[in-house]
Amino acid sequence: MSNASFIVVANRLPVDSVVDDEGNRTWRRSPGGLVTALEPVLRANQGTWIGWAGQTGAAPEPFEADGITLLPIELSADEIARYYEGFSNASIWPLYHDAVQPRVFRRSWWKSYYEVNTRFAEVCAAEAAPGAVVWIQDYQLQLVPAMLRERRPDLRIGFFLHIPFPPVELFMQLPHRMEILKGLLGADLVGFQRPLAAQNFLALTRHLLGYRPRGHYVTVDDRLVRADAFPISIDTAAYEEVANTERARHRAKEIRAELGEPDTVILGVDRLDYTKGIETRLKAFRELLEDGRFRVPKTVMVQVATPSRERVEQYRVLRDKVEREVGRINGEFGQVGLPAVHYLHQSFDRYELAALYQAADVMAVTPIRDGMNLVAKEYVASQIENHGALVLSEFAGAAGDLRQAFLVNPHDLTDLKDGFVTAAESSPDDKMKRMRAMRRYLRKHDVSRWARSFLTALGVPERSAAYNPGSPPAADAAEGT
Ligand code: ADQ
Repeated sequence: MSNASFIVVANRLPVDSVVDDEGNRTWRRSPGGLVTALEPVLRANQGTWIGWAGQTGAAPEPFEADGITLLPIELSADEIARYYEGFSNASIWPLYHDAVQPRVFRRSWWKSYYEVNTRFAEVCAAEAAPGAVVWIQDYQLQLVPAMLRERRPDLRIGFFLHIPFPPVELFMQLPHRMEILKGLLGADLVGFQRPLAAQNFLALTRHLLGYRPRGHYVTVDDRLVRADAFPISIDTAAYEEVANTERARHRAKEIRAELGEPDTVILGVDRLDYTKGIETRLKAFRELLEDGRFRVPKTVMVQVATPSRERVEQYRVLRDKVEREVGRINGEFGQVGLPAVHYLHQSFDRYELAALYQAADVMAVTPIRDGMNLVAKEYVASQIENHGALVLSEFAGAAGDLRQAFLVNPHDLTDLKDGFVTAAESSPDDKMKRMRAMRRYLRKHDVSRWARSFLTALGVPERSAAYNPGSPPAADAAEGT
């Protein structure tokens, strides 16, 4: 009999497995805002995190890491191919991001998605204490809220979608759209990054199910479901702290020296994903060099593209395209020892990232569509000297929070190019004013405030340590987000 009164359910556990010299497996916690934000709540409530541990085949036994119980879910190689790479990342991901790439649907993928969601729901139903609070994360697990409610109507269920939620006409393309919508409506609270996504969701309940949403609420079988925006953020203080270390500051200077002390360093840091607009960004940079508005080596670009989803066909194609474009720009505009674009297909630790952020004069965050985009926020938090400029896509959720950024429309190449030039040429005074305002905002709106406001709206009292699973939820106590 289990007694977890607070449970997080996510596709992945926040750990990576490490095998030591003697061949023993241990676990290292993978860094991430989500786990940092939820740690106090998990600890105070004998919390459990349910998710996949990262290896196919039999799941390891439940274990503890830094005071949190981790409950691994078993996934086979076939399920990873169908549930994760297939339905989650080749069907839902492109569709929810405005179909910027054609989505692929296969019936066998759906079957696997359904089965894996059922497994998560069953494990969670067995683990939860009476009246427990369960917080389900993201697009891989959209069926879990209803599956869980069916098994455990006593639970308080929250769901948060980290990616955009599409408008009605796009969502309608999705096979099994009804099951997915009903799956989400199993939650008491459905959270999104932006208000428009919550509106899309509520409009869909009217369109597809004939419900009558009122304000942020819709009634489902005599139960009130709330849909609202909770923009995610970062652990701002932690980013400032790393940026302030001697190690990061020294490395930032070193990076600028290694780049040949240019006047302007333009930086991109993204998962290598077609939603992030890397190709268009490179094209804009190439045209600026062609037009003579930027010149190498006075202006150089650094593009960090983290390896991502490399088994999905669309991602392999993207990598080829990006690398061809980098080669083309360097072939035309580079000199011996002085490339125009420094391209790094690697992951970095937080000191190297903080150093890159500090070394950059212009940060290019230009996704075609993005739920939030934490890189934009990390850059701002790391700008301890307030001297950089953020060029930010209007189509990133972050544009709703970082209002003093140089906002651009990445679908409009002229606007994108002008945005880069304006940002690069803006006065130190202008940059400083903008950066200060954004840093102030992020200090207040950090990831723990995000978690708190979601959980308060779900009915978990402000002081989570005092949370009593049996008590009724506070009525609509969330902050206006
Ligand atoms: P992602 O699409 O993964 O997240 P993002 O929010 O930018 O996008 O987060 C990427 C993270 O990876 C950042 O924390 C960044 O520091 C890190 N990272 C990137 N490149 C790296 C590298 N080379 N080495 C090490 N770390 C690297 C999804 C949604 C987003 C939403 C988040 C959180 O798509 O819109 O903001 O979830 O909700």
